Amino acid sequence: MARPCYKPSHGERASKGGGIMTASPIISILNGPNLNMLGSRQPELYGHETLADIEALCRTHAARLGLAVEFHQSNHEGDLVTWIQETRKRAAGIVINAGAYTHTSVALLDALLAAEVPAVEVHLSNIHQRDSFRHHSYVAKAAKGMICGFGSHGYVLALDALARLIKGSSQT
Ligand code: CA2
Repeated sequence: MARPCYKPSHGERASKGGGIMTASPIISILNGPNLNMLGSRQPELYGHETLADIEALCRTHAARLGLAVEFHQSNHEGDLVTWIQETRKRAAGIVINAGAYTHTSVALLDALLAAEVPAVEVHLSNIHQRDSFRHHSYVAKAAKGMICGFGSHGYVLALDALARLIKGSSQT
């Protein structure tokens, strides 16, 4: 018997028998240049936690929200662009701390505008209390919102915001 056509959405996949299995929606958490240095220098700006600590925090909190996490860091703009492009295929949302590329990268903005999933921008520091060149964000033009100044807790707040957005968009 012909089965009605059903395209699994984010967080769903077809089982062998053709039924739909519910998996946790994936959130892609992207970190830009120099964030691999966290915990080693400038704790007054960025705190004492390492990026591995932040990854663990995100994984624990995402699990509480019923989300799965892919966590990446690169010092190269093109890697971040590629990861954003890949989210279209398999992720339900993006958390992005683009580091210094926040203030320079039209390439990241274009990738985010094409991503078709909600993105939340995060910064550990309050960029508006810092140098004027940090006050402008290209990422902000494509993001649902920005969280800055709360240190690593900003990633937790971004996951909360995305969980709410995703839940809202799946309700008919
Ligand atoms: O506050 C943030 O999260 C930033 O995205 C961090 C970027 C900065 O360029 C942005 O304006 C705001 C810099 C990350 C550098 O991180 C380091 C950590 C330890 C030691 C050196 C750099």
